[in-house]
Amino acid sequence: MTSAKKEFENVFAILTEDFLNLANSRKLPQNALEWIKKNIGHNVFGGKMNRGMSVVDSLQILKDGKASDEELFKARVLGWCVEWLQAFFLVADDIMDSSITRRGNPCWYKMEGVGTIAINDSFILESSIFFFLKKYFRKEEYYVDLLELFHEVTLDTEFGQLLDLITAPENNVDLNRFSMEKYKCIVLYKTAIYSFYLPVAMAMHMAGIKDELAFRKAREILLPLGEYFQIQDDYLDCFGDPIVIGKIGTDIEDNKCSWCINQALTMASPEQRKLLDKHYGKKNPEDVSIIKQIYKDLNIEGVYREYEETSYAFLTGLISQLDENVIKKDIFLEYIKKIYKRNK
Ligand code: GPP
Ligand code: MG
Ligand code: MG
Ligand code: MG
Repeated sequence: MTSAKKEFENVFAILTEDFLNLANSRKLPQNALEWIKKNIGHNVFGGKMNRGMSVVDSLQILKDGKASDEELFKARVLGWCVEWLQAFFLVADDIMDSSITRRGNPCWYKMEGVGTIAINDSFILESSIFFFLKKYFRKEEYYVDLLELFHEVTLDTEFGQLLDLITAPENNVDLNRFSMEKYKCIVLYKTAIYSFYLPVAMAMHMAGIKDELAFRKAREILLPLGEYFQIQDDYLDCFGDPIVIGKIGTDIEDNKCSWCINQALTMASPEQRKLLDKHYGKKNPEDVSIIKQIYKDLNIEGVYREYEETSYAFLTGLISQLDENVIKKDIFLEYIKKIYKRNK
């Protein structure tokens, strides 16, 4: 592990302690404190930390590598706020998607004695963010910008989750409902904004950037980058190694408007289309195997490899057109380097 990642990890312990002290100051009993500690440990820690580290990396680039120790600490706190937000989403998402594993462990709601308490645990994770922001940023002139950003981005992600869910109703499979256009709208809201725009926008606020154009330009690159990231997620859901990605895919069973099915729909013969209609969105492993066989016959993996190259070229092209005086290209190059050809 790089020392930057280690330094980032160290701040997790500080924030966990802060939050437990808050709960303790409210006189919560010992078993509640232990529950909260387990919730945080199981759900916030142990991810790839890409989103969180992006705040730190982006700030360093914006400050030409000269961020002070205090600024770096604050960027790490904000990075963990993104990780806490992600944990809030994932705990809830895994219930809604009937998922089984996450980060190589059972999903939180699947843990012994947790069940629907996980819903409230996800709320606690969300509320923690506002406690951290108040504790560490109350006196900063950009405090309100951070608050607004978290509230707006959370709402957008919830809109995205709504679109994702109503496009994939249980026991009502209708592949005519899907299209690449709908797909792009879902992933913009459910993934791209919180995973890509949020970390960079926070670093920009910390660096004192006020220029609206800079935020707009950052968005213009980060949102397509987020789309590319979710397409990778959808590909890995079906073709990734569960041991490596730490989760068992459920998109086919869940009737999801995934990139894979949308690709298959554009290429399927009338016979293949009939099979897709018949077997998609069913929990039965035999139905899933039939869908996977059609994906194989249509060479969805090959289509994905090609997509990945085209998308990489498109995104690096967009970045190269940026005006360095508005926003630094390195922020985005750093990002794309991290996710290009990822297998987890
Ligand atoms: C990723 O979708 C999107 C989210 C985790 C956002 C959830 C938003 C909420 C408001 C709960 P996904 O289901 O494809 O992710 P994964 O494959 O990791 O389960
Ligand atoms: Mg999910
Ligand atoms: Mg989901
Ligand atoms: Mg997924």
